[in-house]
Amino acid sequence: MRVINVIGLGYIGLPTALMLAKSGLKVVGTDLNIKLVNTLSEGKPPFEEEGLEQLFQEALDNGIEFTTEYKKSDTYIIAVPTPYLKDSKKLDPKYVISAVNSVLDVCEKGSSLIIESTISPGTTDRYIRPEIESRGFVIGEDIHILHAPERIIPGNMIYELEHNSRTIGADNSEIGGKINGLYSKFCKAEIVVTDIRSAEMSKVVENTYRDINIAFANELAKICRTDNMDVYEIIKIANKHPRVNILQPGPGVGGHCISVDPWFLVGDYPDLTNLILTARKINDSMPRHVLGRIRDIMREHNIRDISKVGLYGLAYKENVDDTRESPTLQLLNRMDEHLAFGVKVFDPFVKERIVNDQFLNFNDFLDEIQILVVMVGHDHLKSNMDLIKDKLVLDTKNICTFHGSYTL
Ligand code: SAJ
Repeated sequence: MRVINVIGLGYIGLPTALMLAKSGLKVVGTDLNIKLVNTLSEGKPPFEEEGLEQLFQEALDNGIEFTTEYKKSDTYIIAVPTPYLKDSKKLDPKYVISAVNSVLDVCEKGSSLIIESTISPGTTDRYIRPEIESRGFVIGEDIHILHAPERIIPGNMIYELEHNSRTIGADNSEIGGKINGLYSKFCKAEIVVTDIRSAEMSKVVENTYRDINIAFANELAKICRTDNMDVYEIIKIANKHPRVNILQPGPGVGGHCISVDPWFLVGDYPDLTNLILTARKINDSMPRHVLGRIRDIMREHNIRDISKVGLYGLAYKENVDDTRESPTLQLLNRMDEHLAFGVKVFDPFVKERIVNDQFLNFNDFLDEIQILVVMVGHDHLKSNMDLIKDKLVLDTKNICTFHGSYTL
């Protein structure tokens, strides 16, 4: 391996490229976004993540480079986005296909092309192999194709890159073993080598499993609300059973993984995914449930002006700045549909204005509102509980330590 070319320098591609560089390999990171490439070349991480700055410096010291061009190489890792098509819910492989084609333009004979992007089961056979073959390449001779999905969680990515077990899907154990050797440079946990379809499927299954389990907690929250039972108390007690582990209800499921991947299965197996589809619907209904709870509180306190309501948190979960598919954005969309404009928003991690009526200063935000809706349980709020005591608080994350807040 002369150089590893990592394509797509987002939440997954960048930390992976940095890890490989840190472990002493020559790495070139490629992204179409020139602005991003310039930022990275100046040594600036584009998002906040525990340990990222130090890792970035170590990778720079080891000579990592960033460019908009694909490099002539024998090893490529593709980590571009894989969105789903709005109507059919099937995976849209357009970015992966485009990256694969750009790799084929420059790669050496016998190269390994590793797809890290999450892809639905069968994507490699349905789209990627035919694309490669249509260009006259013989898979297994001119080029090897692999799928190596990641499992890292925003907020703890660097640790998990090193410590989480991972999967490599390959056409044979020889090439699988070779790429196992590459990932073993930084991954200290078990690496399972399997076939490509099993690797595709297991990744999607993992996130679907979590979506279903969160949906169960959310459904319990709704049941408990109807009859005024304390869902948190009930979950706490039930979890004392040695074989029960119920997750926590919340204002919805965001992020670019758990709220997206189950749709791939629904899109491909519409007749077989009743449970998965129902779970998706339950989780997607939570912002509406929160809106209902806001209305309850407004009614109870005779507050008519929606602009007296403030949503705390724009990120999709605690202590990250990632707002993709966030429950707060889902809730704001829903409010717009109901012509309920003017609700205030604040998130200490989101430092640029991305929605209307967003505050960049916590105290200014608090000054404007009567009802505070905790959408995300950032540590920032946990350490500022005294500042919100005089508000009516709807705590969708169960983090409030004082008495009298409203829950889901
Ligand atoms: N959530 C709840 N209740 C819970 C747990 C989470 O409502 O009990 C919500 C969160 O608030 C958030 C969403 O679910 O909105 C997802 O957050 P998360 O922290 O559970 O997961 P992600 O999306 O950040 O990362 C997931 C992880 N997958 C699994 O845990 C199975 C991660 O390991 C994957 O690498 C990542 O998806 C991915 O890239 O696929």
